[in-house]
Amino acid sequence: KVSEYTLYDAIVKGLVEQSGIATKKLLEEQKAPLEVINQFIIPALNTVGEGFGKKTLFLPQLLMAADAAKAAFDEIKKQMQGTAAQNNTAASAEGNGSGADASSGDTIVLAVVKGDIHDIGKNIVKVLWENYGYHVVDLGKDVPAESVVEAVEKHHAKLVGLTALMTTTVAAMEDTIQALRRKTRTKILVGGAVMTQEYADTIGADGYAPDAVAAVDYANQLFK
Ligand code: B1M
Repeated sequence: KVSEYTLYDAIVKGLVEQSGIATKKLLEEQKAPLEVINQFIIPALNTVGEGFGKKTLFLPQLLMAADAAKAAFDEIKKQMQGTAAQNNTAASAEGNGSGADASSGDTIVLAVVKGDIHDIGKNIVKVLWENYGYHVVDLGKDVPAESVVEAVEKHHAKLVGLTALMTTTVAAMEDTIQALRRKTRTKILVGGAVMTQEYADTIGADGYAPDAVAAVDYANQLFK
């Protein structure tokens, strides 16, 4: 029966509808959105990724798992966007300066670098940043360095977030950082499964965040 699938299984098996239903159920049971992401969605994608790496799973299964993860995340997004609206109203009312002020909307440009289409992690970071009141200019995936520079200039963004998931696209991340350094004074935060603090230092980023919560911490420090 559809409802008997746990979220983890639904994603590993690439079952889109079941994934959405299982997520909804978990949220209704008061599981926090981030827990759902960290306890079910990411481990399931890691399992599928491992199988793909070992050639026990193939591209069609990877694609189906990604679709199932997207269905889960769509449910989470709905819930988080609702909470964001509440948080922002509360923050403005209190004027306590915690996180960003939704009305000032500090702007962050966010992109997955050229050649890379893995955008699930980037989308999680986006929702969380928005949840904290930041205005996120999301350039999407496979974004050329020039487009990132253009967006930073246009929006006078003090922070850019870049994601890369493949060893092959770290070079594009470095190119993007260099292009940004030539033309802007923005801070650059990098993340994505392939990234490490060491890599981030080597390619000249200002910061590295291993997960979306760390990305929020970085922005809060910068904009406080
Ligand atoms: Co592909 N893929 N994939 N893939 N995929 C990986 C990355 C891979 C490691 C799988 C493997 O071989 N084991 C491998 C890369 C190997 C390498 O590095 N050399 C790989 C490959 C090879 C490929 C293709 C080339 C396969 C092919 O076509 N033959 C192809 C690439 C196409 C391209 O990009 N040009 C491809 C395609 C795909 C799908 C389309 C099927 C799908 C992506 C769908 C989508 O994103 N819309 C997919 C998936 C799902 C994966 C795995 C299984 C899962 C990735 C993921 O979403 N993880 C992945 C294996 C793995 O990672 N275990 C794999 C969950 C996500 C939440 O994590 O993005 O790391 P992540 O985000 C985290 C943190 O990193 C951090 O916060 C997030 C939440 O905690 N974070 C940031 C992310 N961005 C941040 C930014 C920040 C701060 C923190 O500040 C700005």
